[in-house]
Amino acid sequence: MSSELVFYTNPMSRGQIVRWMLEECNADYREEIIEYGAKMKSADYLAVNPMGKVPAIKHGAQVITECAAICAYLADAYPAAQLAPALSERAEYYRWLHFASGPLESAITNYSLGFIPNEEQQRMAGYGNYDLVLKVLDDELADKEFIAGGSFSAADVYLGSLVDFGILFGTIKATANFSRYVENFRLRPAYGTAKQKDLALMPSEDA
Ligand SMILES: N[C@@H](CCC(=O)N[C@@H](CS)C(=O)NCC(=O)O)C(=O)O
Repeated sequence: MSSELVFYTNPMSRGQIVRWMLEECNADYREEIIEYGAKMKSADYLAVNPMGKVPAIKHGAQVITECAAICAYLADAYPAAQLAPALSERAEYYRWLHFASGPLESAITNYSLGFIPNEEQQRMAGYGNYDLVLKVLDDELADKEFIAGGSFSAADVYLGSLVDFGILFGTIKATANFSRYVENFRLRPAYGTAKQKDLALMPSEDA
């Protein structure tokens, strides 16, 4: 694809997920760092993402927000990277990508905020409860190196990032399955490049 790709991010954000995906795709992109606060809520940036949140990308005339959607979009936009299974084999890919961006994200966020739904609320909450979501995912990964289709995909970039952040911030217990799942990804060159680029953009502690 020849259209310009603009990546709106902040190094201390979920933008790290998209940066990893961009590096996996070997994409040529221009980044715009969006500071938290006024810049992120400015009219210019709200025209890109009316949520006033990062990350977002603009590819030619197309704007995509939401990390999981961006990962899926990039996998299709850069087919040479082979980060999406063949169309006929996408069941697991869609299933777990959306499981991660829906139930898993909600479960981790509510857990971090200290909100524990009661039994009645669990029937309404798409994720049920935190323990259930984590158990289902842990069981699924018991005999899998990758979440879908037997090879590394955009679903692993997104899900792997949530598990990686979760272990790092203590919102996901580092079970044997979760640890093994992310340890392999941390060795990927694109993961390393992406983390280095974001680290270099972070304010130094003595600044
Ligand atoms: N559902 C969005 C979440 C985006 C999000 O919440 N980003 C945070 C940073 S990790 C943000 O921009 N917060 C700033 C704000 O809301 O003012 C996604 O997956 O991309």
